[in-house]
Amino acid sequence: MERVLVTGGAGFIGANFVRHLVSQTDARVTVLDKLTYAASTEALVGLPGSRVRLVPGDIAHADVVEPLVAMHDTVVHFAAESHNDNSLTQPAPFVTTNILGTFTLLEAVRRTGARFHHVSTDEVYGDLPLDDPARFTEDTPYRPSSPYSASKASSDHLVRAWMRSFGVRATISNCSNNYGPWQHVEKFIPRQITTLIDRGRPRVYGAGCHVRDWIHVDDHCAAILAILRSGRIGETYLVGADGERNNLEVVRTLLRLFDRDPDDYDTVLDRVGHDLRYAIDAAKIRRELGWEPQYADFEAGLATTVDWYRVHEPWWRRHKAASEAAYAAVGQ
Ligand code: NAD
Ligand code: TDX
Repeated sequence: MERVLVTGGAGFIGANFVRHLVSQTDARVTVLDKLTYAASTEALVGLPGSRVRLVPGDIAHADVVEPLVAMHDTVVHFAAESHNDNSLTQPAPFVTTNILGTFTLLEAVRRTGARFHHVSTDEVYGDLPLDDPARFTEDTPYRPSSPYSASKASSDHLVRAWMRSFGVRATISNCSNNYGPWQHVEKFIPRQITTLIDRGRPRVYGAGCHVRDWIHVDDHCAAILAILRSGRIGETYLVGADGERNNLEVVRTLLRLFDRDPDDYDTVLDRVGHDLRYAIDAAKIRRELGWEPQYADFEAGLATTVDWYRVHEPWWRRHKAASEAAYAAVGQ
């Protein structure tokens, strides 16, 4: 792992991962990123220019991908269209980037033999009932619900097919909902934090009973590095930190952190096809790789994240109005 190509390294998790990789290894890193609305080159500012370079480009373009992959021994693949709500209004880029983009990368690593790590989501497994202790494991059947999760499921299948059919050396991780620095204001937690900074009222879809299994982005990044270092080729690892909370609980925790009344929120139109509950059993990565989440206290992690958004207001401010206008247009 001397020369690492990180796709989507200017996005939320990718940029946090590049920072983690630079601090924990001697690797030289190339970020390949299309710099969509979701990218933040600011998130890479301050990293040593001798070790990190940014190449703007599209993972679905073979003429960009092939020569770059040939220069690297490892590819860590984050690049994606990542937001469920956008996939419901405009699904086309989800198919192009998440499916064709992954295909293009796989064809390149097939030729060069580079090690490939595919970053995926627990949403490929569909949802779980609310009143059931069951959690996802690596053996749970695929049952994606949204255009986003179906496109990620497709990409996972392509990775497995390229491993089995062509001997591509790959691993896959499926992680639960991340929170932390540099997450776009369209996502649930940053949307509510930035609305509260603006003294507005959080917006909860439907009854707010939907459950997500929250993990701090630093814990996710450490899990990916552990897989790169000692994961078994061909294996899938589920990543989660036992952080199940329903959306109303998260909003009420935020309201408390802002000294606001617990009922100071609005319910808005529910998401179409809204997955009820995600929950990860991360026993395999804990047992095999010794990975443990460091952010055991979700409320403390949330408080740190609130502080981060207060300090980084100039960064998120420029996206906030457009993001809220897009939500307003669909009644959310
Ligand atoms: P993000 O939307 O914040 O960032 C995605 C990045 O990919 C952006 O920088 C964007 O410019 C880039 N990109 C998009 N299309 C591209 C293309 N065609 N070519 C090159 N670059 C392109 O996403 P994120 O939340 O950081 O998610 C990163 C990965 O992690 C995704 O694959 C996502 O499915 C997965 N994931 C996310 C979460 C989560 O909670 N956010 C949880 C599990 C898995
Ligand atoms: O304003 C809101 N109000 C609300 O109640 C928003 C934006 C969301 N929600 C709800 C919908 C979900 O139940 O909050 C929950 C979390 O929503 P998102 O942040 O949009 O995340 P989710 O759809 O769960 O998907 C996320 O986790 C899995 C990431 O966006 C995906 O990239 C990842 O794969």
